[in-house]
Amino acid sequence: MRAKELHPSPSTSWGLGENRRYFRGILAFINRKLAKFVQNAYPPALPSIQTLNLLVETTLLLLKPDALHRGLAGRIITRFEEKGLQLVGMRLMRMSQETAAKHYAEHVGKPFYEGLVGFMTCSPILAMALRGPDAITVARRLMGKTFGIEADAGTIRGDFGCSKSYNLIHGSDSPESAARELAIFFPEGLEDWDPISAPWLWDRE
Ligand code: IDP
Ligand code: MG
Repeated sequence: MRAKELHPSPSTSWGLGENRRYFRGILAFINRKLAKFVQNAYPPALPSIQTLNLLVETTLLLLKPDALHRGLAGRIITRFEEKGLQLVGMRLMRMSQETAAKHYAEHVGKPFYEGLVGFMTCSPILAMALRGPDAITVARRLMGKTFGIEADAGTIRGDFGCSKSYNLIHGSDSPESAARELAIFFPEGLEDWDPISAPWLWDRE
C-alpha cells in the first residue's frame, strides 16, 4: 500500500470510495478493540461441576493382602486415579472372620471359600471407595478377569499376576453389591468433595 493512502494529507484529493475505505478501516479497528475488551471482561465459561449433568456411582475396592505384601498398592491406586475415579474413602484395616463372612456371603459353600477367607484375613487390606461415572463397570474393566492368567494384558490382574486366588483386588460387581459392601467397610459414610478436574473427566455431553 502506498504511503499516500495510509496517511492522507488535507491537500490530497480523495474520492468517495477512498473515504469509505478509510472509515471502514477505523470501524474495523474499533470493533477489534471492543471485541477484545468484551472477551477479557467475559471470558468463555469453564465447565463446572454445577452445570454438568454428572451421574456418578460409588464402588468398593479392596486391595487384597497380596497387593500390600508385593508393594503394589501405589501402582494399583494410580491406575484408578489416572482413569479419573475419585477417592472418597480409604481405610487400611485387618478384615475379621465375621467381616469376611459377611462380605463373601455369596461364596459360602464353594470349594475355594475357606481358602478365600483365610487369605483375606491373614494380613491387612486396603479398603477404598471410588466415585465416578459408571465407576462400578469402569473399575471392573481396569481390574480385569478374576484369574490373573485369563485377565487381559493392560488390566491390573492381567499385568501383575498369574494366580487364581491371589488376584490382588476386589471390586463390587453391581450397584446393589456396591451399596451392601460400602456399608460393611465404611459404616461411617464417605468423604463428599468436588474434584476440580471432574468436569473435564466426567463430561458426558
Ligand atoms: P471377582 O473377585 O472377580 O468378583 P468372584 O467369582 O466373586 O470373582 O470370586 C471372589 C474371589 O474368590 C476371587 O477374586 C478369588 O480371589 C477367589 N476365587 C474365585 N474363584 C476361585 C477359584 O476357583 N479358586 C481359587 N480362588 C477363587
Ligand atoms: Mg465377586
